[in-house]
Amino acid sequence: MKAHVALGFLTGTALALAARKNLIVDTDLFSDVDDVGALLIAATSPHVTLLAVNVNYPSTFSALAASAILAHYGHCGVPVGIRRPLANVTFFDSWSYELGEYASKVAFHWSGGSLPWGHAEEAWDPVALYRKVLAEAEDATVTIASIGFLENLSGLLNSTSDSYSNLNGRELVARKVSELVIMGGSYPFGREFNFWGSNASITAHVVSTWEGRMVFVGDEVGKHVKSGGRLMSEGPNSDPVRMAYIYHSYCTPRPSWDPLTVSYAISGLTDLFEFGNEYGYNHIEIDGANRWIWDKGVRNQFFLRLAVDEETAAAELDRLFLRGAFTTPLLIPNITVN
Ligand SMILES: *[C@@H]1O[C@H](CO)[C@@H](O)[C@H](O)[C@H]1NC(C)=O
Ligand SMILES: *[C@@H]1O[C@H](CO)[C@@H](O)[C@H](O)[C@H]1NC(C)=O
Ligand SMILES: *[C@@H]1O[C@H](CO)[C@@H](O)[C@H](O)[C@H]1NC(C)=O
Ligand SMILES: *[C@@H]1O[C@H](CO)[C@@H](O)[C@H](O)[C@H]1NC(C)=O
Ligand SMILES: CC(=O)N[C@H]1CO[C@H](CO)[C@@H](O)[C@@H]1O
Repeated sequence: MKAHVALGFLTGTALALAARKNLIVDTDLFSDVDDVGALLIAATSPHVTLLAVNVNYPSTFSALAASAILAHYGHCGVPVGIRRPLANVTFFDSWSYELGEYASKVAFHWSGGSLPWGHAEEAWDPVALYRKVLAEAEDATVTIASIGFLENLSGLLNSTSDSYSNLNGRELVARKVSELVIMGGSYPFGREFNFWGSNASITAHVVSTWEGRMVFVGDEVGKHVKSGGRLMSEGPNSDPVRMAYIYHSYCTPRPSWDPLTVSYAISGLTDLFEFGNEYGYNHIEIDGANRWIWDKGVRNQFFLRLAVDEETAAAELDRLFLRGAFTTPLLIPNITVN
């Protein structure tokens, strides 16, 4: 009898785990707060096994805040990598003089996880972390959500065999990654910050070298989807992402580029999205502008469109934020069977 119960439980667990998606998030958590909204969704989704978080902005507080947020949602063991050299820099809004800084505050007040306050230097090298986690994953099971700059992914593509894998970066990606979802650019053409804001030639390197499936989420998809309002007004006081939104936007809902990108990375098109193309590929110009090339011979690249109005998309994100923030205590066991 006992054995049957145990077996039933294990089978249920195995099924729940099989249904989960292996996800790596590569974030520029620093200047805008939608990165931590995205992290909330990734860390609390019952459909995700979060393998790693890489940070592509080199502030110590970015790494510490990522670790603090992961720990709050019960993921003390999820490794965090960050691009070097690190500096103790904080965001200052010299663009519109209206947004606040949140990374250092969240890092200090919610200190925890693998990188508690003062321990940013212990973060992984992002390329080494990518290689370790990809080498350990089953073939063709990893989704990467890139919600910032592309330096770490460029470094991954350029990497050579090491103690984690005999494969070089491109071979490792081809073997392990099922989909790369990139927030960046504008579709079918335009010029957007994630592509030019750090280094346009690095962006061009990743987009032109990546051989697998790539899905792009342009500026226009998230710009007018304003989320975070309900999290700020109805969310639990103890939630670090709720406070990040308050520190950053003083209770005004924010555009939702990154949470929408992570939602697609986790759940696919669902009712929220549709593809804007059937074929073609993304071309990056020298100044970081991008342009869709309508080539019928290329069928592995797509750009997203919203399939619902902006209010509906925002309401869905607000629902995911609140669900994640309120179910946190249930995540305390390392494995949850939903
Ligand atoms: C996960 O399990 C380990 C080993 O049983 C335990 O030490 C750790 O505290 C658990 N993590 C959480 C978040 O409960
Ligand atoms: C950041 O500040 C802390 C505390 O003053 C210091 O220990 C650390 O070395 C600094 N880190 C960097 C990268 O400057
Ligand atoms: C990777 O190699 C490409 C091509 O040689 C180069 O343009 C790019 O800057 C390299 N990436 C990094 C992160 O050094
Ligand atoms: C962009 O990256 C390339 C290759 O790593 C480097 O040569 C170049 O100096 C970088 N440009 C900027 C503006 O940092
Ligand atoms: C620009 C930048 O810092 N890119 C880094 C991404 O990660 C690799 C490996 O850590 C570094 O070599 C790159 O310099």
